[in-house]
Amino acid sequence: MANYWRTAWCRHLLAVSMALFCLLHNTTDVHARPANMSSLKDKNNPTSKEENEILPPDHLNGMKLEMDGHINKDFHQEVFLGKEMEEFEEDSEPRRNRNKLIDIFSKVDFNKDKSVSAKEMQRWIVEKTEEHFQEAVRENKMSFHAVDPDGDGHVTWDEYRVKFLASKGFNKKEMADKMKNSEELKVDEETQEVLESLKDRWFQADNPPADQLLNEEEFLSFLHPEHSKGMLKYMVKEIVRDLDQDSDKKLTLSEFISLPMGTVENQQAQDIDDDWVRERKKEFEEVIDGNHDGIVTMEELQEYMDPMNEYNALNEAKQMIAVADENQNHNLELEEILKYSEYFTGSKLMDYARNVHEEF
Ligand SMILES: [Ca+2]
Ligand SMILES: [Ca+2]
Ligand SMILES: [Ca+2]
Ligand SMILES: [Ca+2]
Repeated sequence: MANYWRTAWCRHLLAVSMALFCLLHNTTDVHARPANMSSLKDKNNPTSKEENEILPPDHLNGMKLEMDGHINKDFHQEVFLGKEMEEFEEDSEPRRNRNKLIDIFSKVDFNKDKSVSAKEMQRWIVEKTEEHFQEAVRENKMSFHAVDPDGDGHVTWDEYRVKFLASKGFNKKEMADKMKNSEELKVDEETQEVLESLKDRWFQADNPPADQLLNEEEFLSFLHPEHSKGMLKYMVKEIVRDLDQDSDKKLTLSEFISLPMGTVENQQAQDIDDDWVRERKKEFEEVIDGNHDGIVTMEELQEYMDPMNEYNALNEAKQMIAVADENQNHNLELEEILKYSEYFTGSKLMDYARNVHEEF
């Protein structure tokens, strides 16, 4: 979460050191992957179950950018696998992965001509994005239940605030009493910053009439801004605010690539990844900047972020096909998708041959 409140000078410093690094180093360390906040959090700092349920997630499946403005590295896998994503992660048996991928291919190939066109892939992406939406609605039911135990269908900001502070280890009753008496809460600076950001978001999610109470639907857009146009706009605003160094509410390429790679703890992880900068530049120039004038406006960023935009889905479909289209026919055949299994599913099939070999 601390990443939200990077200061401008820190970004500037990083931009400068990034440029210096690029000048000094021609080789790229392929292991120095940009640190994705959410994945770091999962590995190094597992949050409590309760906190996970009630806090807006850093990472949203099927969204092009993370909440902190980083490119979602797994986007194409998320829109290709839909809710089956985790199965591929957990399933380490290449033979089963292969069969599953063959099964997916036959479903994407809607007209059964043994070839996946951009239109077919687009249709599939829209369907899988919808799956992530339904998943979020399902999860939100549980989260809402956790913040609304009396089940009256409404949660006040104070009720939520108490739950959040309790999940951070503060005494629940003490906090509730202080709120009741309008006393100062006296929490640490970081918690205070998170609270303020949550509060802004809470009021954004509160549809008119503004009563500071969220119902289940409003709570869904509080946790998942992709479910409401208004919240999507708010998320875009937040991202631009964090990146926009000259405060003109627009992003230049240099503003877009000056984002630090993530919250990192050791020096090694801070190593600058050339690939990361290149990819970010490419995304900015070719996709986000819709009219290619070198400036990304809020509208352009919102268009790009909208997971239900069919034009984006077609673009994504074409990109995915281009990656694996070895025979250059602008379609994907089964062999191509199997060969590029790691790109589509995150798991390699190359090991399949070796494993079979080892068995005998
Ligand atoms: Ca087809
Ligand atoms: Ca700017
Ligand atoms: Ca533009
Ligand atoms: Ca092909």
